[in-house]
Amino acid sequence: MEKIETLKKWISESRNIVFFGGAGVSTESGIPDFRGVDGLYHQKYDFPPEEIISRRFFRSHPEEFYKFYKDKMLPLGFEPNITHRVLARWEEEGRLSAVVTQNIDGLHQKAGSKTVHELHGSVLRNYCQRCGKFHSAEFVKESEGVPMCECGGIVKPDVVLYGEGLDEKTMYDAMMAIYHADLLIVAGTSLTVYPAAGLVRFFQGDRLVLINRDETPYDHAAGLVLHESLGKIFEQL
Ligand code: CNA
Repeated sequence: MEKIETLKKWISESRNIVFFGGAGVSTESGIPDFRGVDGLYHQKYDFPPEEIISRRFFRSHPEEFYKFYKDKMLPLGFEPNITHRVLARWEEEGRLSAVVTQNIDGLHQKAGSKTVHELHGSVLRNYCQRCGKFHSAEFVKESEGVPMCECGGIVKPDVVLYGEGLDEKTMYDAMMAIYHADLLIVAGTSLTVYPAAGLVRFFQGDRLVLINRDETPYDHAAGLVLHESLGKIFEQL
């Protein structure tokens, strides 16, 4: 059977799909990934991106952090693509129980998905480090230099920087969703960022699908591997 036919069959037989995705899910909305061919890690900056988006750098060089962050990591004005939309439809139809995402762009919710475990947080939430006040992504984008709260505190995006831990409840909820899934679709992720990538190991079922342009370290473990663009696959589903 052709791979796409097998995928369609598995989806139609499933009542508890979990989708686990990464930056590759949003590239077709126009947001670059990190490690793909056009990704941020292949471009040149004064400091390597891994260093800029670390907790240490945020504290020591907030100006430079925010210059990069506002330019490259604050994806405002982008729209969900076919993959986000199909996933939202499956949830509404009762066949998908959760989306687990490493993305920080909020596009799954914008497409209508309700149960989204955002492992690395969201650019849409920003909090003053001193008084805890919420600030919108627009506030951050439009602020001059480092966004400051009225109280004088520095505003920090609710995204997990290198050197920071993941939110325990989000991680637990993601783990449980994957553990109970009857079909796990892992897509648009290089599966190289831990601990997120390790979540795949909690899957107990025998229907693991991997859809990614490039090879991943988990290809060998999947029952179905498609090295294709997500849009091309999801427009058939
Ligand atoms: P990554 O390491 O950049 O890997 C992305 C993977 O997606 C690569 O292996 C690509 O081959 C693949 N890919 C890219 N486009 C497509 C496509 N259209 N169809 C199929 N495959 C595609 O990204 P990960 O998510 O694995 O790494 C985790 C980081 C990236 C997380 O911390 C994210 O927060 C971070 N990130 C998020 C966004 C976003 O929110 N949209 C954007 C860039 C980076």
